[in-house]
Amino acid sequence: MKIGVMGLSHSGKTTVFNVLTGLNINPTEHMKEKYFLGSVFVNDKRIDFLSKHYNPKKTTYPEIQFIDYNIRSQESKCLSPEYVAKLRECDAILKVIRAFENDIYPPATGALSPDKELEEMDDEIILNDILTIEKRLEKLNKAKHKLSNAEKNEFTILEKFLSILNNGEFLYKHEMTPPMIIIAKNYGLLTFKYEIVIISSDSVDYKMSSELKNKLESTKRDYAIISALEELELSELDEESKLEFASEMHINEFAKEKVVKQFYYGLNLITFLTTGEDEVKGWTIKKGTIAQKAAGKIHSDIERGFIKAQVVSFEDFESAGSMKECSKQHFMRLEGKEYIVKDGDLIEFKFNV
Ligand SMILES: Nc1nc2c(ncn2[C@@H]2O[C@H](COP(=O)(O)OP(=O)(O)O)[C@@H](O)[C@H]2O)c(=O)[nH]1
Ligand SMILES: [Mg+2]
Repeated sequence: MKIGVMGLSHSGKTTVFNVLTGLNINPTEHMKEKYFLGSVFVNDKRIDFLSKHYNPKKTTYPEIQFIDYNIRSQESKCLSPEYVAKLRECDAILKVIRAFENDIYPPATGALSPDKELEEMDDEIILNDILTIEKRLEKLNKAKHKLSNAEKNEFTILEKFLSILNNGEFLYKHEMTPPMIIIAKNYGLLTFKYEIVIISSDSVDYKMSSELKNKLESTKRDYAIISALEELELSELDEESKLEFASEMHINEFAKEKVVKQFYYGLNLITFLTTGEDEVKGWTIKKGTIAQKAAGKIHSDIERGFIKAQVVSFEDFESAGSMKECSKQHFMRLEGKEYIVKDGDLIEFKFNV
């Protein structure tokens, strides 16, 4: 799972990125760096439990990777071609908009205006997709009389996309048929990627202007107000003082938990688990993934040579206390390729290569 951080210069991207990943990148010390990469490991009590039970050599929590593009201050536009190419590889987007005053680093839009920033970024990614689609349509149009059936279908789908985008709407907000999904993914269309808007402010009590509120509501956006500098200060404290001060700052949930939860929800993600003496590991998949595809997450050989999935739900394992006991109590199921994996399934894949 890879998430691209996007925003105008000085909108607070790197600060938010630091808060989420626990890194401590000072952009002024890394002027030559084009990207910063960081990971968030998703806390999961079930993995804690399994790790205690198996005492494995390694415990691996699901990982979400964040990419922060190191935009330079003279580039006010957020989308250079290079950046777009990077964003296309991402599964989702974290859009950071600035809602804090800071005289040393003035906002890219001149005066502080979170709703304008959001609008500017929305327009930019919509325009980017429009240009990508128009270029392809032009090419298809030139060969109009010798298009294959697949190309004809693609043409129709791209025209549909174009009409959605020309309406100023995002593709990810629209129902899509499987062929549409394939095409949107093939071209890495940016508005097809799920996104969360982060309103980066000095305090979580930030009062949004009615313009910003309307914009978020009318476009049905998922958003969170984050006070990144405050959270960075909190991260220096011991656990007890951290909670105490967080409560004073009205931070009832840390940015990392908030953002991870929102991405899981928005992207329809669930976790399945694999266990053993070597490793206990959580794997992230989309809700609705069939067992054979889930196997492919671990290794393409397991997907190809898939025979059966031996499945126990975490709750059953927890109550039975061991795999042996699960088997005795008939909690263990053998499922086929088409089995739809559930959140918290403990799976052992049987395969043949
Ligand atoms: N006052 C204030 N300053 C902030 C906040 N978040 C970031 N900054 C400062 O604004 C400047 C730009 O932030 P940065 O994260 O580098 O923005 P980027 O260009 O979007 O990556 C830095 O000096 C940050 O310390 C905030 O919530 N409040
Ligand atoms: Mg930055």
